[in-house]
Amino acid sequence: MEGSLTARDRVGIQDFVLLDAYTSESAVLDNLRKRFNENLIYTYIGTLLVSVNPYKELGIYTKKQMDIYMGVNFFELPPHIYALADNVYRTMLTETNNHFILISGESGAGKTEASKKILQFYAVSCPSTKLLDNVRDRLLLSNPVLEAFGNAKTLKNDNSSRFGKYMDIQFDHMGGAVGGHILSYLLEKSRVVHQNHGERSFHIFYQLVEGGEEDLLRWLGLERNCQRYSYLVQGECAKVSSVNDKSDWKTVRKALSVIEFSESNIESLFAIIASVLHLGNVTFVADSQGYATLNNSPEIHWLSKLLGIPAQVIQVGLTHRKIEARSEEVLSPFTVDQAVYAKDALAKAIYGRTFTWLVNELNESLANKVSDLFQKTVIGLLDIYGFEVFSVNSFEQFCINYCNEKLQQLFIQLTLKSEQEEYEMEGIEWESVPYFNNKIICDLVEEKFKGIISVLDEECLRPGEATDMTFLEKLEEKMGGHAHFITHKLADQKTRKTLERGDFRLLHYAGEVTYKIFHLQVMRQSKNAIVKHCFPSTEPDSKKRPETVATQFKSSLVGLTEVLMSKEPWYVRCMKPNEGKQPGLFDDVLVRHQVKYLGLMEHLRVRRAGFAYRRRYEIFLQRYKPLCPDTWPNWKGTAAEGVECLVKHLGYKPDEYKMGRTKIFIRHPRTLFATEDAFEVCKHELATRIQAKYKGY
Ligand code: AOV
Ligand code: MG
Repeated sequence: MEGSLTARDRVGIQDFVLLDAYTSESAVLDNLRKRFNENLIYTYIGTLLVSVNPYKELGIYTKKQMDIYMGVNFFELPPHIYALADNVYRTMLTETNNHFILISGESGAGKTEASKKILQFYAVSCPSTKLLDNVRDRLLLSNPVLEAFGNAKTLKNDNSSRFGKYMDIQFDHMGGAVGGHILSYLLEKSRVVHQNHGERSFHIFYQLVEGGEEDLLRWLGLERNCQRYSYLVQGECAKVSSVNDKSDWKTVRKALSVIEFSESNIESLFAIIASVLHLGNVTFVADSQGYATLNNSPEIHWLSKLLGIPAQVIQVGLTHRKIEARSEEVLSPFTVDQAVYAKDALAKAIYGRTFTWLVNELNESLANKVSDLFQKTVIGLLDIYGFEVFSVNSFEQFCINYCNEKLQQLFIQLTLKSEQEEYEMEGIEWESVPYFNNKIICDLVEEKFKGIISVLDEECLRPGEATDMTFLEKLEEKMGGHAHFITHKLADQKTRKTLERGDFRLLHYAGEVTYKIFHLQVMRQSKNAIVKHCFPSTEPDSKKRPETVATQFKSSLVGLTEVLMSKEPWYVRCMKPNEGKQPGLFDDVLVRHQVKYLGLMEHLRVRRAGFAYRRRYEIFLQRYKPLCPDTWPNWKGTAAEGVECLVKHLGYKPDEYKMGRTKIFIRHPRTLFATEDAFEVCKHELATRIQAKYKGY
């Protein structure tokens, strides 16, 4: 253990709440660095887990490690993601309520890895039967499938999540995993047609081309050469050293069959993926009037075959806009630029629909078919795309960063705010800890009638009149003077130099981001005849006012917040040690910045100034009553009186604990550890006494 002074000097302290020095940022940073250098990537703040990405295999996720952490008291072993997972699980079983684990941190900080470790832990540690094993396999294998279709290499992370994922794992009353459900959030579809330098499209494309069986590729009309496909080489880095597309392909194929995708579904799935690649290679030529024409190219042949649509329909669909006038349909020809744009929009739509379909199929496969009779509780895992800043940031980054802003807001509400409110409710005296509330930025983005999304919606409804620039001007008009919004026009002289006329900058909780003004054309949802062919029943033609992608995203985040608020929260805060994906490198400036914006200091202050642990009187008394002759075996008075008597007997000093209305509040975990240790000794003694007593018989 890490109790002795020398060990402490070397490996730091495993719970920041116990940090002796004044809780300064430097002390926290020192402790993190010390531990990181000893390969101790996990540290607690009470029950919150801080994790620093080691960028190397540590050998700490073995079956043996899982066994060690199973069913052990949370604070008895060094911090670990398994300890957290186990604690959540036990709490769920004893209190029969729902929980969620919020995993946050910027891009590349280790969120997805953390969520996988948690899922693996449950897969191994939950009760096992033949039926349940089947569920477990499906839960585990849903991951490689979703990652293949929803993750990609970015400059920040070779396996970056390009969609948000919330997964419920459902348990029966015995703690067996009986099913699961996935909600996905806004996939970054633009990646299908364009990638920045050094980035890739979604993994699945490269896996298929590199790993697909000869027969399959022939059937799909594909060559085994990523360079042949325009959509795969935008970023000029089809090969990534840390990614093995060939073996990942095998994993995905196997996963799809275990999850019981039918062969025909699998075929359709890859037919669609291949058709996106063919579509990317379609080129247009201008006719004498400048309109786009298509040669009867092999791509059209393959598209027709794979999507099951007559070549003629594809040809016309790609070169014409359909205008519905009264009862008539009129075809209006595209210019080459328009046709290219429409083609890209089609590719994105096809891929996006397919992803949604895939998630639905996974959900069908994960649906609980084992036990409907028994009470079910869930543990939700939230793993989204992390905060990210590139040299050029567009609408996608805006959505991703807004999503992170919302989760930070949720964290603040649930910890800093509610923590302080609980003291009030329990009648505990309390000096409040100030904190930065990012609600002001959330409002800037999402407020009705006033926020950026609202302005965007309005502009999108004025086709023909509104342009990207009128959108920017509207923003300047409405947001001018807001402390977190700057444009070239609004900026002071010095800042102006760093901004271009078509940019706007948001001061997010995690840092400044300069966005290129969004293209309104992209925001307006295009309706494409070919998509209707591919996905006949998925989109009912509604007469409702069309919603922009941004508004849909906003509503889905509101929905998510509601789902989460009804559950008991746990937190994993992931951090990035350096920008270079390097093992062993701890960049002080970078980590300090994260410590700041993740709100760790405030969280720690609340925890320290306050009470690290609290227990309902009944539960506390029930567990520890053998430690005091007056409360053992039975206490006649109220639970609160019993607890008071018990802790006096144990020698708790007055400033170490407070009696609330329904709970005892204990300042330091070490007080509880000591009590827990005494309890262990006592249990042991009792057992020995009982053994001795019956030995003679
Ligand atoms: P993210 O999910 O937080 O980023 P990942 O979980 O994908 O980040 O982690 C990025 C990479 O860091 C992984 O591919 C691993 O190589 C490495 N890594 C992360 N955690 C660990 C760990 N515990 N042990 C060893 N290596 C690790 V993003 O999805 O980009 O926001 O959108
Ligand atoms: Mg991720």
